[in-house]
Amino acid sequence: MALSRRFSGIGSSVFERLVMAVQLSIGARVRKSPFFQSSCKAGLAAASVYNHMYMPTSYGDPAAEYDRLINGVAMWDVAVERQVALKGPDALALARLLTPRNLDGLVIGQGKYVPICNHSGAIINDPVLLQVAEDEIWLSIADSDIQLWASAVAGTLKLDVDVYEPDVSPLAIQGPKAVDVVSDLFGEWVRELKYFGFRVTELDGIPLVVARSGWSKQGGYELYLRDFSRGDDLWARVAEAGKPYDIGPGTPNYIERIESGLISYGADTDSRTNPFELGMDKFIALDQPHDFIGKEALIAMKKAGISRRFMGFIIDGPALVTTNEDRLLISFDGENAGYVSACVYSPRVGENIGVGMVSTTPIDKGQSVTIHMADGLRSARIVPLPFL
Ligand code: THG
Repeated sequence: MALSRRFSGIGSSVFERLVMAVQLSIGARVRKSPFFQSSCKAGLAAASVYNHMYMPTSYGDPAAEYDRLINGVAMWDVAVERQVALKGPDALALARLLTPRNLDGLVIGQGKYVPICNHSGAIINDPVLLQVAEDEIWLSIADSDIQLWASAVAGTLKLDVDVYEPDVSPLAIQGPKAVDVVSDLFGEWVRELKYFGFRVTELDGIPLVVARSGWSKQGGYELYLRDFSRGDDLWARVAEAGKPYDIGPGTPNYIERIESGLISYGADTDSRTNPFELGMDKFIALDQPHDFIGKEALIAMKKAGISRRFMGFIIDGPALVTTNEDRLLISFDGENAGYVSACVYSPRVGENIGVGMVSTTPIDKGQSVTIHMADGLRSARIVPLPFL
């Protein structure tokens, strides 16, 4: 494998072992993306389940997929990022209730990262919000049932708003050359979009939204397809336009997201994780005049301070050759001090790196912790995120 030689110090085995080896049963209960057939033809090798839908996680060549994201351009089927539409006169009123973020000054065409908390102040999702029309807001959600949550709130309060899942499925184009592919497809205007900025448009009659966003720090766009039946057409069109830039398939990337410190709801969080522990303070507007779910609890939490925090880890020992299948226990001074949710050898950092939730005691003391790996104990230094 020529590509893996670029990453000095490690062999291709590191990447090969990143692929899980279990078969998924394909049936009617778990939903398929509109890009599913195209993904399979492109060599889909592994999938997980997210928002009741198959989520591609590997095309069988992790070294090539990482390299494309860092140095080229990759296309990802991220239709699992389902939209929850809030449509009607009370759309904004409902959105305000759902998130602690201050939504003043929301404009059509600009997205926002909007954590959602429950009444106890625990985080239950971290969507991107898009105001697509005067009376229509989409929440582009992570893996939890926000449609049920939002419709229960709207129904209980008798708000004048419909809450439903529209026919919308994002296809991400990520990497330093994504901007070239997307401007070849849509025009030079895409270069002027701000981060999370978007425009409603079409491509050869395929209705979609073009947004500057995506779950990586390598830059890129997301095409929100608005007609399920055109999934294979859109996939083919992007693959064609990407040819001069050597585009290839990929997925939300395990290594890059750790390097970039991006939060994976459900992997990094548990049922009690609060936004302050995740370092989301700037998104939690406790002093706004509007009420929102979790306000009282969050005010109390802010006052009490946090006892654990989402941090990075540099882990001693030889290069990790497997990814963790479960959270790894962290201990400090012989006591439980949290968990590492994901760790890997990073070719760019040149170290084993991880992310996880750790007690503030070792952070404040600037001391190392012990990580309980499947094959034994390793020492780790706690460092701020992101790594790069
Ligand atoms: N794209 C779309 N929807 C999504 C995701 C996505 N929904 C679920 C999940 N991903 C949402 N989670 C995130 C988490 C982080 C970011 C985007 C989506 C992100 N954060 C930047 C950061 O951390 O630096 C910027 C946040 C900010 O400052 O506003 O990009 O990927 N459609």
